[in-house]
Amino acid sequence: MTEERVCTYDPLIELMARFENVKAADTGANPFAGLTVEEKLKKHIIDGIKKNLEANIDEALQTYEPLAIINDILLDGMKTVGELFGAGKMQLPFVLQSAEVMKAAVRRLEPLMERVEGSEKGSILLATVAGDVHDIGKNLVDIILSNNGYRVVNIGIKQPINTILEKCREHQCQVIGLSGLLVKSTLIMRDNLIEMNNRGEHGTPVILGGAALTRGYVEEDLRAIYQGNVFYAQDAFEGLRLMGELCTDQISAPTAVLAKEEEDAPYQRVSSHRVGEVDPALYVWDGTLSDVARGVEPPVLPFYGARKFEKFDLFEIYKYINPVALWRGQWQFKKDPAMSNPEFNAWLEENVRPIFDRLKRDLARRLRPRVKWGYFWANSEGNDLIIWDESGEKERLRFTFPRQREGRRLCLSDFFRTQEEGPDVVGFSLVTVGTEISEYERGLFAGSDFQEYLYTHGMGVETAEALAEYWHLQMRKELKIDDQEPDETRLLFSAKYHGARYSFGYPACPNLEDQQKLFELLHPQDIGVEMTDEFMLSPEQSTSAIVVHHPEAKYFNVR
Ligand code: B1M
Repeated sequence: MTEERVCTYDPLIELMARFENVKAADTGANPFAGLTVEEKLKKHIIDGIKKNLEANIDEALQTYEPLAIINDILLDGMKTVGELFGAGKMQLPFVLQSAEVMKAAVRRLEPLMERVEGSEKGSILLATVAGDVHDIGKNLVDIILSNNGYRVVNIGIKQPINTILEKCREHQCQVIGLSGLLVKSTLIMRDNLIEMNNRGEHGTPVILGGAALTRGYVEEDLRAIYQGNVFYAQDAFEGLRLMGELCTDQISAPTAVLAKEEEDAPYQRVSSHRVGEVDPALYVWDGTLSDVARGVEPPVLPFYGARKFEKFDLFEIYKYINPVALWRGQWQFKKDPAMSNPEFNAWLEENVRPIFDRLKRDLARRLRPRVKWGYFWANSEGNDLIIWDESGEKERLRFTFPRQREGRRLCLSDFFRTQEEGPDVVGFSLVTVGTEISEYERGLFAGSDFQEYLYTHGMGVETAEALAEYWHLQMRKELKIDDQEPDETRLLFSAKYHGARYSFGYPACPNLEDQQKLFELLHPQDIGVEMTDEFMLSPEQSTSAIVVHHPEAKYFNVR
């Protein structure tokens, strides 16, 4: 048993205690002492303090109507939270903590309100578009908007436009917010807007958000297509600002005026802001190859076919979590502009590492690492990678990869020998941390435990990524190409080793449909992983890869 597992000391509690002392030193034993009731309530919100909230609300009720407490005091506190966040003076997890307090306050006041009209600043229908299973981005937007006075109807993931419009009408929402993380989702968003045009339902403004979108694509290309108003929100707070403007009519219609022929054929419009789409012409081989060294001797095939592994020491996997991706990417701890990099790193070590350590222990029962991996005979043929059966004589399937238009003109298949050069070996892997973590996460969101929801989601997805990293190392050992391993784990995250692991959907192999072929080779259903209609993996916290042994194999972009 590792030291971490037997430890009973909770660094988070220690950390909070330390903060309490700081406040006590600043303001006396009681941080609320000497404050008016309005100031007390705002302090609850801004500092995210739940203790004594009800008592202070009750005190305010002696002077104010419940609605006035929400609109004039609590929302004012949330406004300050938004401003602090915008100025880089408050971190997202603490914004979520404030939202939790706001939610608890509203829950206390709602039953006392006779009329709810006027209690909302506006309303939005939120959905993740058809085929996309990503929940977190949309849910963060939900938390920020609903705790800033907007009515949010969150209808969940994989929502077709029919349902979106139906629910929008049913709940009389003023705005539609669409979310999606995949490149494909950006195209679905475009189709949804066209469908709204066709149905004459373009009266509703639409806000779009998600990783694969770009501002140019939304504000130029999609604006030229949609006959109503469409906006891009880079994050939840831009969504909040847009809602503020849309619901108080402060936005003048930015719709681009369409030329008649474009109106007639919106699908034909060539985008000037391709969002990760690869030109289909780049998949067609023109007879030339890149300068990648030919004829590299392949490793000995460790075994042919697929195997599974399920007995992991989770604490060993945790060592492969990239703290930058987790702390800064998922949890969104950002550097105060006034801090130097070393100061920020010290701050992260002191304040964020204890949270990380607590979650490692708390989630140990809920994360179920499982891996399916395998090795196959392979050969390149132009842009194709042929996978052979065990005899090496019969083709099982083939992948086609795009080739760079310019520069080195790299293509993934160039890292393998041709049939003439001799047999070659390719690996595949699929890792998951199971479904339990998603279920637990959903419970935290439903229970308004917003900060813990963010922390848990981040830990789940980054543990999946860590498992992929860890397993890639095992595969390098199995292939006996572990001759260039870095001294520090941190260097693994910038792929400083022999060979490379490429995930379908990423730039060098962007075709997500290739997941289907990987499924044919690995059969990951026996570790509980299924594929959705849109080639996503379920459970969400899963990731797949093609493992390449060639010493020159590094990440590259195809344009
Ligand atoms: Co992967 N992944 N991933 N991934 N992943 C992306 C999404 C990708 C863009 C990376 C890339 O290519 N550069 C790419 C998709 C490209 C494509 O579509 N082809 C990709 C891929 C390909 C994949 C896999 C398919 C790889 C594979 O295994 N073959 C695989 C699929 C998994 C599956 O099917 N289940 C996969 C796996 C994973 C991990 C599990 C390792 C992990 C978690 C994924 C998850 O969350 N389920 C992961 C991660 C972490 C990422 C990146 C790095 C980060 C995504 C994230 O968590 N963002 C991502 C690249 C990137 O974004 N840089 C990438 C944080 C989240 C809170 O942001 O949802 O965007 P987001 O929401 C924001 C804003 O966008 C905005 O506000 C939110 C809060 O601020 N917003 C709105 C969103 N919706 C809004 C609506 C509004 C307003 C604002 O309306 C009002």
